[in-house]
Amino acid sequence: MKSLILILFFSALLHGQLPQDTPKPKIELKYGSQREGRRTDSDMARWRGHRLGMIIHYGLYSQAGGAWKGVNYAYAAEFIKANAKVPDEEYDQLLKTFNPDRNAPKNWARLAKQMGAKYVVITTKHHEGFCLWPSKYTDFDVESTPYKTDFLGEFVSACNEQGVDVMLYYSILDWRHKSWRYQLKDESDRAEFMKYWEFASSQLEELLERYPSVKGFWFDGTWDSSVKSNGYLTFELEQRLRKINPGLIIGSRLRADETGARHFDANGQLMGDYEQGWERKLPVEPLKNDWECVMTIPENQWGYHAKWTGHVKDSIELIEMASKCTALDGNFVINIGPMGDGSIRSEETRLIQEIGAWITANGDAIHGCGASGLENQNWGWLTRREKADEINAIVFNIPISGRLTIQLRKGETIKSAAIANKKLEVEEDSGGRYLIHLPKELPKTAFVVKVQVNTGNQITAEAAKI
Ligand code: JFZ
Repeated sequence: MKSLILILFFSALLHGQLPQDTPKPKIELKYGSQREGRRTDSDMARWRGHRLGMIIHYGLYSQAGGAWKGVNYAYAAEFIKANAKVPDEEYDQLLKTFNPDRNAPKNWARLAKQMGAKYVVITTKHHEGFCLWPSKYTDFDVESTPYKTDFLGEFVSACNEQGVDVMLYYSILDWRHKSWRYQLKDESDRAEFMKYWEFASSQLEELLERYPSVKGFWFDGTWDSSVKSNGYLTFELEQRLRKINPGLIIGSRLRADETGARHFDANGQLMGDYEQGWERKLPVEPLKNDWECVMTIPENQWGYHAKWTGHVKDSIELIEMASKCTALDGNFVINIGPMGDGSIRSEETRLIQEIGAWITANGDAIHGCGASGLENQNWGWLTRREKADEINAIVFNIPISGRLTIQLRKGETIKSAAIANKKLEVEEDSGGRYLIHLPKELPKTAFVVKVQVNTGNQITAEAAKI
């Protein structure tokens, strides 16, 4: 009998029916998440509606193109200083030749707009430490180059003119600053690191003062123990910046709590405004938080690399990822790495044009849209504008049957379906299942079927998870 009880006890344990199942007690955190659920203000709604963005990696490394003294380094080109172990004095030579085309800022802003990007993230300072604006806190900046003037400011103005929002990438990790520390082994490390932290904080305030139109910061380089084990610093920095501009959008990559947990605090709650860990990968279903995916065109190059290796994504792959992100309630941001002289390599220009052409025709299924609330099917992705009774079926895989399946929820019916105003035959099956019959002649690329639905009282924006 005793052993039977024991067996029952252990099998219950295995199946998770015993005390473990009760929710873990909440850890009291001073520097953890500051909010339950998503932000509901208009600045965040604007960011969320963008859905498509562009990220630009540009710095001194762009001149090297992934090689140093004739040796090619396949690993990320923006890491050339570390990859080739270049001493500071030698790396400094790149200052003397940093002289991009004066039209580059305008050209880039125009290209972002052309691609259909609603926002651009630009590296103001990457790990190498070079600043793309004339900073009063360092000479390792654009002012010390033949270009002289404020490259970043010119780019921000050009984006403002194009109506494209700007977010500033800033690397906390700094290979150049003498007070940066990877870990704090003793009090003198701590004293130096605090000097660095004040330097970085002042630079960030400087950026906000100089460019008040920026919508937020895209932080990076926060994974070292010096930052992780001093989570309160990231908390205080975030507060300090929000004091200047309360609407700022700041992803989760900046933050650590007092237990060293990053992105999500020790209670599993997101710190910051959106999940910023979706780097070169996408989730499989809508998430409860806002999120953003940043994607490279080749395998893992952010800065300009003259020799791309591995699979290079084409426009339809990127368009499908953008559609998937929208269908899963996230934003999709495509990276470009301009060359040292500010020009954009032909592969990137072509992709931007192709994506832009598709977005011009189909962008209303992306911009301002989100998850449909319905189950996505194998043929592609479903998106919906807030409260709209119109669903966008973005088709990437045409079924051999010639029919698209759509599974509605109880009480909903399809009124009509069309490709570019050409009505399609809609067949009702049972249990809310509908079959949309595709015509024989179909566009040569991904296309959108607009599906009008009678939602009854079923779908509210909240139910549709938009
Ligand atoms: C970082 C940088 O090191 C890189 O140069 C680039 O700027 C990129 C956008 O960000 O690289 C990372 C950071 C985080 C992850 C992967 C690469 N991550 O969380 O998987």
